Amino acid sequence: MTDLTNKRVLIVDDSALHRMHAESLLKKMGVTEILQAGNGIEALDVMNASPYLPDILLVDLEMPGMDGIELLQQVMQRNLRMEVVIVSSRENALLTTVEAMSQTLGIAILGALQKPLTLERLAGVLGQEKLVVGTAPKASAYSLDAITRAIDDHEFVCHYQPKVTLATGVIKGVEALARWQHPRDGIVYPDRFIDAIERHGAIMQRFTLALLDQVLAQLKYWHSGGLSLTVSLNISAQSFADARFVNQIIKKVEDSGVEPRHLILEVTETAIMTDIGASLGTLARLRLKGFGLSIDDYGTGFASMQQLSRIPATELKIDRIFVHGCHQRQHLIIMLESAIQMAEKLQLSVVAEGVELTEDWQKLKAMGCELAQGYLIAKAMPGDQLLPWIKTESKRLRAL
Ligand code: G
Ligand code: G
Ligand code: MN
Repeated sequence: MTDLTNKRVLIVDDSALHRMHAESLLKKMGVTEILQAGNGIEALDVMNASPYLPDILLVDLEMPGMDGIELLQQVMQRNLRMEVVIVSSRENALLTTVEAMSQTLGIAILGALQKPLTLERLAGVLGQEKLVVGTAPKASAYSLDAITRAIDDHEFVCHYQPKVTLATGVIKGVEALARWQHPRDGIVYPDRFIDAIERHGAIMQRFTLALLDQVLAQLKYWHSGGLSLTVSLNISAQSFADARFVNQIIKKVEDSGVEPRHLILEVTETAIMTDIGASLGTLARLRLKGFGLSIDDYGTGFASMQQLSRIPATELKIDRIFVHGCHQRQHLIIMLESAIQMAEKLQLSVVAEGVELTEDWQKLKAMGCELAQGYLIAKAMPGDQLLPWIKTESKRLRAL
């Protein structure tokens, strides 16, 4: 269990009895600073009145005045950084929706618990790793100048996260994820620089093309060693809307001699839907050239089945909010089953993202999901570690 003794916790619940119960559980876990509020408005007042923000917010959903959902929206709008645990007597499906909404808003949500709160379950979520880390648009600590210089100095490298076939445990491909090898700060993750880059279309394009060069070199190396992998590269929404940029990608790949089918371009569902007209043309062109096309974060946007059937994609990547914990959540299973079935009908590969638990792996396998990616398999690693990783880990994966 993580050390909670220095944490400040705010309990928000309209029932004094529930607050007392939660307080006594927190005390048992060693928490000493506990604040209380009877609804959202009171909670905001408490936060305004005290010099430090709470580290953890324990929030009920149904409350008079300002309810829990409104409070979470306020917390986000005011850019207040804290970890959140939802506690409610409502049904699991509603809890999952609120959990998903919070994640989409970028809230660091530790868990959603049904009442009555028990020591075991509360300790579980407070000791656990966060479900989401840093999806919120954090203020980038790095200036655009520093980032541009780093692109030119080749300080951005790709790490590669394996994507494996569930039925066999065999690696099918990898996703390239950008890392900044900062000369002073060490390895810096995308949550510290991607947002800043996103705001500058031209820089994003330079960044992506620089990564593409690395990906192509790496692919050639793996292929020359007899390892027939695909590499997936994330393409931002704006870049994707730029036909000139897409031409540059096509040209680079053609010049490299790598077959386009070995490169999968990942575009988020939301990006495709934002400008479906323009996207369809670009997607169709890339498909004609033979590129793989993946719909990333599927389930977090609002593509209808009819729209999906028109997108010339080759792969559907189901967002991890539908994957994590699926083995014990019926409504996630229903959503997964429908995505898997649809992918099958549209003849798309289907990837479950964020597989962390053996139980989830087994459930996905039983449901006929084709591919999985996630920490259970491996985190993203430098390219030269992939071959040794396959050597040591393939037996474990076959046995999963
Ligand atoms: O592991 P991870 O922290 O790498 O990635 C965080 C987020 O940053 C993910 O949503 C991922 O899609 C995004 N990301 C990582 N690398 C790239 C990249 O090269 N280009 C773009 N556009 N997004 C990336
Ligand atoms: O789809 P997108 O490109 O946003 O996803 C890549 C992000 O997901 C990266 O930040 C990567 O590090 C992260 N990621 C990969 N596997 C897992 C996992 O099993 N659990 C969690 N929480 N994040 C994961
Ligand atoms: Mn991705």
